[in-house]
Amino acid sequence: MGRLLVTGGAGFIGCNFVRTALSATDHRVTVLDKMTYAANAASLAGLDPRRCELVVGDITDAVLVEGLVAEADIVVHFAAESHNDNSLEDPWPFVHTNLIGTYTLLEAVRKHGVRFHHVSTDEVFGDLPLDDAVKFTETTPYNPSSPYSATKAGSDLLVRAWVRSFGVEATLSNCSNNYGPYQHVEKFIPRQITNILDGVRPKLYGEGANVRDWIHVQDHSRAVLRILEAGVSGRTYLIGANGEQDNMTVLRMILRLMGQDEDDFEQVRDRAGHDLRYAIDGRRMRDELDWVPRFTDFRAGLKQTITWYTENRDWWEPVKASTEAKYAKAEQ
Ligand code: NAD
Ligand code: TDX
Repeated sequence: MGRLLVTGGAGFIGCNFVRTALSATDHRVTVLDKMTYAANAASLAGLDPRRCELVVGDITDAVLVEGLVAEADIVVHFAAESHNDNSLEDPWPFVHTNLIGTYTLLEAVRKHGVRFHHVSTDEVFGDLPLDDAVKFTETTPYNPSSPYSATKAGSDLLVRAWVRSFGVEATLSNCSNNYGPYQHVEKFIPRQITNILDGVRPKLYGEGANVRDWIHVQDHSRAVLRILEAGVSGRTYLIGANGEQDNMTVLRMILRLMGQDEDDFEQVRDRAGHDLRYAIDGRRMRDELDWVPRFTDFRAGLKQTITWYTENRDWWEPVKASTEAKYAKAEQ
């Protein structure tokens, strides 16, 4: 049995990972989370307090981080500012948390000889053309577009440098777009589901031709666990589930699944610098780590996600109005 320190464990992917880790392993988990607007304590409700504790604190707090890292066997680093639209409004929290925070954790694992896993995104590679089947691989050059993806790219490079220069034992993963329960309503899929539940028309950026490669968050969580078990230090793993869909198709699927007219949405101003297409070549996870996704039917996963938001209004309703107010202000 090991002791996992999970940063950002009260956020979307972190809390799903904690739930998966507690049910699939004997590990004990300490969550370190600043409880920003993106976190929700209710996402960790009902977990066994003997196996999971929440420490509220900042990953840039070197003293706090060092104390927690010294007690851990493995650090799994999810904490980040994660929303592209926010990074266009105010990049500073992204630079601070994603870069300084990752640096602070790396210094602590270096000092205490603790294994590190860094959770990152396919957005570090920039975007791909719409009219070509090419996909990202582990050797695709970094070419990030937004302040968010630039800071994630920078954090990946810090991890690689700490492996090479200081012998830190670390793995990295770059995953595609996640969907599923506990995702903040600022993100595309939950924003549209909860808009429809509130009787508001969904909002599509531009023409909706941009393609995202969707993976269910539980598949991502299982993939990270698999890397902790069998990943090779210094190596990068791309995690994807062959889930490419353009935004218009996803939105129409949501509308139909929720019994609405598939044309009942609004086209709004496009995101600045909007990446066209992401697509993951996930062969390394399959060939080297024998991992395959379980959610292979996107429509079924989406249906289950719609049911979750319908049945868990208490979880998202308190932050819905402030999220939409933030969007309305940005559109002015
Ligand atoms: P999220 O925004 O839902 O959660 C982030 C969590 O980090 C929140 O609980 C927040 O309180 C915490 N946090 C932020 N700043 C912190 C700080 N300074 N100290 C401590 N905690 C802090 O994000 P998510 O969607 O769950 O993403 C988690 C990770 O996965 C991120 O590193 C992100 O880059 C990566 N990722 C996300 C996706 C996706 O589709 N959402 C895809 C690939 C990779
Ligand atoms: O209201 C919307 N309408 C819309 O058309 C929103 C919020 C988004 N979109 C579009 C923009 C994107 O093409 O939907 C797509 C998905 O948008 P987001 O949910 O904001 O995700 P994205 O920008 O693709 O980034 C996500 O995946 C990679 C996560 O937020 C990142 O943390 C992760 O690294």
